[in-house]
Amino acid sequence: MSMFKIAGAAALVTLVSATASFAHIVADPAEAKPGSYFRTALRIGHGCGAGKPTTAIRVTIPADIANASAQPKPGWEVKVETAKLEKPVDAGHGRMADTVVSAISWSGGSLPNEQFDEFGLVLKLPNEPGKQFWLPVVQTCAGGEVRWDQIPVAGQRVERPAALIRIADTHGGMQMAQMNHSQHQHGSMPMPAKAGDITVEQPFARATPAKVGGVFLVLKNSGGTADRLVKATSPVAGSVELHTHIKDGDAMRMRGVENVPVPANGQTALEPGGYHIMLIGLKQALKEGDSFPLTLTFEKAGSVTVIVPVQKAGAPAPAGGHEHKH
Ligand SMILES: [Cu+2]
Repeated sequence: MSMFKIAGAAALVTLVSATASFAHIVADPAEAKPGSYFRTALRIGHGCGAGKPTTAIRVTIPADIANASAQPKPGWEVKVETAKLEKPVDAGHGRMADTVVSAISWSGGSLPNEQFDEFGLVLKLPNEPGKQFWLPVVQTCAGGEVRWDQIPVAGQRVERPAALIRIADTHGGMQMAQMNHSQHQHGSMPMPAKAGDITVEQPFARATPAKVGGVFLVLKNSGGTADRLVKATSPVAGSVELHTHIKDGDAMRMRGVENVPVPANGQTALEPGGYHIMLIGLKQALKEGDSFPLTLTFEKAGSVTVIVPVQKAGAPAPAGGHEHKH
């Protein structure tokens, strides 16, 4: 420890904080872009002691987070609580809301004391660079509960901190969360989105001023059983359809499909000119640099929510310069 004495008290405090926080309930990732739909997960490091598995998690959503949704979790029941606001807030996509999600809980499962798990969330964050949010979490176990609701004041260490989310400063600078070294995220690498054996990679949508838009991504199946994408939903669109392109003489035409197959130990690319996800009745134009949540449901693997970044119109263009027409 002499090395840390030389480095000074500040370094020692950081070390203690980082070690202790490993067991805390944290949001991972913890650093978000201003105004984004932020996908994160509450990581539960342990139960309430030997032989006391976690049976429920309830997170309180601060009032200035305009919208929140929970990722479904097999074996756990999701409950969303709402609250009525005195003053409407911007809920994104030009919509004002006077009812907001006030709490989300997962219950009915059993997470053994010595195991960890993650509970996924998407939060619509305000456009306030540098702002921090503390999400109080109540962890219920067989035979008791632990309230992770303490908010550290500068430089102090607390026993049971709430989960911290910090909105990055402008210019995309991802700065280290002040209190919690273990939450430091390098860059803005998206969390790999997984449902069972299916991994969703490289999602993107193309910018469009129209009421319809296409979403493209790659579905990888690491399992020995074939699966199928059967449904997609997104809060930005009135409805979402699964489409493919078929060649009709010289023309390419779009056609709705019931599902998109993903072979065992293989992958299916949804790409311009082939399978794609169609957003119908967009509530707002898709602008380059925006992002939005999209929930995919698979026949076997269940559901997963991915954050889809919007890229510039027409790129990468499909062969033959085909454009969507509806
Ligand atoms: Cu289409």
